[in-house]
Amino acid sequence: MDSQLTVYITLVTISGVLNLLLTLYVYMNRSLYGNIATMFILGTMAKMIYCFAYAFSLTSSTLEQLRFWSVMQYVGMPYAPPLGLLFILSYLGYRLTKWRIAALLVIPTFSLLSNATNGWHHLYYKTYTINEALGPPYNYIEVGPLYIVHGAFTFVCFISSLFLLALRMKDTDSSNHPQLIALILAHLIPMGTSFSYLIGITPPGIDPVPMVLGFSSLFIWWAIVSSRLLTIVPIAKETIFNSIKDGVIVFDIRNRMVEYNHGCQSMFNKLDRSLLGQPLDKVWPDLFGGSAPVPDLSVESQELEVVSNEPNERIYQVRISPLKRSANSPRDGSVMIITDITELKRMQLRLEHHAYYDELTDVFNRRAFFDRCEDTFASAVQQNIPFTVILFDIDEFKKVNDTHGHAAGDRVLIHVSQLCKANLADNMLFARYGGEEFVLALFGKTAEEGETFAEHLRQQIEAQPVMVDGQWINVTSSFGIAELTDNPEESLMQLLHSADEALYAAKRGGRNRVCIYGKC
Ligand code: GH3
Ligand code: MG
Ligand code: MG
Repeated sequence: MDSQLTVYITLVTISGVLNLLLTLYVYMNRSLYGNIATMFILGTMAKMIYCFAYAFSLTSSTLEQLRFWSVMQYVGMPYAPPLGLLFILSYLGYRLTKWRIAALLVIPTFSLLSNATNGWHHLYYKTYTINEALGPPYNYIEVGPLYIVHGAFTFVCFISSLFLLALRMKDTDSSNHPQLIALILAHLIPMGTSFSYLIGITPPGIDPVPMVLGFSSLFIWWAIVSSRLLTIVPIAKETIFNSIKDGVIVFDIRNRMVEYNHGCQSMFNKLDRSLLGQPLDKVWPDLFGGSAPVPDLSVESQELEVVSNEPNERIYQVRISPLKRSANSPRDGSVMIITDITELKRMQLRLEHHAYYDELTDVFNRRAFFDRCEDTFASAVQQNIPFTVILFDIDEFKKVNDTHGHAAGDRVLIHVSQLCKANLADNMLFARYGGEEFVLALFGKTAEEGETFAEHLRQQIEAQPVMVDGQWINVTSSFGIAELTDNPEESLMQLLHSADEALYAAKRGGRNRVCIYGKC
């Protein structure tokens, strides 16, 4: 064996060992690398097989041995470029579907089979013999049409990988460039070398590619160790994607669901991986039930509140944004961010309720009365429509508290509020004004009509005592009424003041009666 051949074999073996170490390294740390590790491991394994089989082929002394090791090389070699492309695709965040993977592996498998059966058809190599001038293990080949298919496919894979990396380089921060440059070099080196081999500028009878695959692996290794190539970007993306508590769903340009995160899975138990690839209008009812209208994803950005009744009523905030590679490029898909706002909404409702309703009687409080009454009062003034207020106060309520206890007093307050609520008509506003005093605003009613209503209420309160702890408590109340006058300056407060004076007159007059302001 001449010394040049020994050097070749040593270099190719080193290349094979480097790929073996790299395969083992990534395999042992695969949990760190997420789903991109698989393609990477398969790619380096393919290169490793290629290198070792080539090293063995360089020890061949017969044509049969050369042929055998050539076929062995093909168990790895044709697969390395498409697996490299699949690795780049997953590294850059593209989804690898079963079909994409299978499509890329068809031609390599065809190359392997046609090389193995070349003796029958000679379509892969027109000639494959021992190089007469150099002797074994150097070969002499004349390529056939199927070899050209294999070569072209290999270059398409290389060029596609380089193209994708270059595109990404344009869009990423310069701190990520060393990773991408390392990957570009790792592809350029074998591509350049095989090109030189094909145009015949490398030493005859020798395939130089396995030797340089070691360098290419070294670049990737350096990138992994120095810039944590495999880990940092995709893992960070995956971690962020899955750590978001909100549901995140990604749709492609044709509005088919392509990915969703763990947050989404825990929000909707009907969601499962079999729905991936389904269009939005099929997925939407599984998430939110049939009644919520399906949004249009092509609209720029939108925010919706969606009420779902399945299985229990829940309220979601759904934010939809277009996905674009850069601000000016067209939409590539959409992302939907779903937040369960049921608790927030309930809390908001509770707070609103606390702010506007009296805790004991659950009727409007004083603030709600003024908030709601100001507008009706103003429109009554403006449109010259009758407007009457009634203030009423439970008589000798202190005695109820003193005789039966504070809790019994509370029961009386609740009873009186409910009686009044039951008699309310449209255009009447009723609120607890404070203590044992209540207020009514009657839109479109005169003082006389108010008097009729108040008299009816007074009689009901008097006629319906309250049963507390087995004892009947008799309750009466006094009413003061005031109607809006022609005076354009009169305020709601002044009107209430007049009603209060009327109420005071009713108390002075002996209680359990109704008084109209200025008429008692
Ligand atoms: P009058 O006929 O003149 O209205 O006599 P009164 O005893 O009803 O009037 P007064 O204003 O002297 O007493 C009102 C009482 O109402 C005093 C207060 O302790 C009681 N009160 C106020 N708010 C509540 C409440 O939420 N629950 C109970 N149980 N009592 C209350
Ligand atoms: Mg009172
Ligand atoms: Mg009072």
